[in-house]
Amino acid sequence: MDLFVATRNAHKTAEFAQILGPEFVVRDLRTIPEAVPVEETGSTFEENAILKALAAAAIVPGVVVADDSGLEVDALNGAPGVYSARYAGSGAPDVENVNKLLRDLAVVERTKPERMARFCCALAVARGGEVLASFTATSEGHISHAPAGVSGFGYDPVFVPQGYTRTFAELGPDVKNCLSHRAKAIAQLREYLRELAEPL
Ligand code: ITT
Repeated sequence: MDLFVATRNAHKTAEFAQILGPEFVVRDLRTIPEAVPVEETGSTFEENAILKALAAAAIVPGVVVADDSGLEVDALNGAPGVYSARYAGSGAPDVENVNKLLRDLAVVERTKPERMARFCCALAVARGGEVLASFTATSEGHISHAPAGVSGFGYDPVFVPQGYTRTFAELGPDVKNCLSHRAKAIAQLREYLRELAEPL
């Protein structure tokens, strides 16, 4: 089955491909350079996923899926949230976003020492001008005091999933892609795509 994922983030695409397995051929927006980036103006991950899915579905035939995701940190009142990709400024590299997160947690540490956090993933499915479905999932954990590990992307070097003592970046893709927010949302997506493909 072909699946078009409306993302320019190669790490997300690689995770989709690994999670979905060889049954799926995954393509993304990097194959359509003329596609205009979408302004992510939504206040929730789901709203932004829908914006991205509809924009891509307007130029790509068939079913498209968009992923909007990010990190919510309790001691920072849910930040960086929908601003996860641009926490240290528009276009900031992952390392700067991670460093800002650690600095901001250090500032509130005396009054808010707990470091609980969760990754959130919203997926939206669209075709033509229509939103067909959306799914959300989270992965609970905490933020480490220093980055560790080289695998993955974004905040993976500082996110320790519940039940583990090492970060997603140390645990590697085989562990992350079994228990992540994205893996849980894609499990719902896979079920939905199976039903969509079934003849009535
Ligand atoms: P697209 O909009 O093109 O899909 P993006 O990277 O800008 O790519 P988002 O707007 O959804 O995507 O922002 C997601 C950010 O949240 C991402 O850049 C990371 O900083 C963080 N993030 C999301 N999922 C993550 C994961 O599995 N591991 C680490 N960080 C993650």
